[in-house]
Amino acid sequence: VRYELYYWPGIQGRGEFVRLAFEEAGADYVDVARTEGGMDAMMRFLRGQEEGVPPFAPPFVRRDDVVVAQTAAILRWLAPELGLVPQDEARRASADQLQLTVADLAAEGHDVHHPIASSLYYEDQKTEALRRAKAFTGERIPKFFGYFERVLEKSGGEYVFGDRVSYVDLSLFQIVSGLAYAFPNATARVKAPRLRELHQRVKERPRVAAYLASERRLRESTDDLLRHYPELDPA
Ligand SMILES: N[C@@H](CCC(=O)N[C@@H](CS)C(=O)NCC(=O)O)C(=O)O
Repeated sequence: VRYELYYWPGIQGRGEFVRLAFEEAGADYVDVARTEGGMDAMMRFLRGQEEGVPPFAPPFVRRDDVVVAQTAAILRWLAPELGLVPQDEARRASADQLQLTVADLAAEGHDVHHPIASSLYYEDQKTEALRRAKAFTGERIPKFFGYFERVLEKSGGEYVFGDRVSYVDLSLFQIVSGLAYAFPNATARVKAPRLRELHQRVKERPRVAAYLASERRLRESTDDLLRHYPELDPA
């Protein structure tokens, strides 16, 4: 196995951005924490019991003796060898910029259901979550989607960087899917035709489609990074 992905088993979460890159590239990878003894292996890295700089949190990836955490840093590192980013420095830097913007949106989406602390139950921060959801769905989703729409408009091609798919396109697919699950009403209200077309185009790519239909693709749930609570997404 060439790549080891370490991520919480049972959820898509931030690990999914990395899984999608591996799947689209047809890479040889193992989702370690979903294998027997894999959680212990992951915890050893998090406790600093393995060589190198310990990750603060999953996801992280090991290839040979290199271990890298932080979703955007993982993708920046691996995308050239996976063939998922253009060659030139300018577009590689732009890909990183866009991936970090997706990460900001994912973090804000998470903070809707846990606005006070991840260590508290949702039920114990529901009042704040309701306020946060209103701002997130009314202001932030439209602002981020509007931004990605402009990026796609300027691209002029089928994908962010023209006619070849990149990891940014896969991540946009994932964030749109996650938000459409968590906030179906709010997401449907946002006009973003190019982003929706991109979502569909990525979904239909043969390797992505095969992955989505497989048992490797975990179902969305209220344990995930983005969660559907109907009260946070009124019609
Ligand atoms: N900025 C990091 C965030 C990593 C992160 O927050 N991971 C979550 C799971 S999705 C976690 O386990 N966090 C533990 C913590 O923050 O204490 C990334 O984009 O990878």
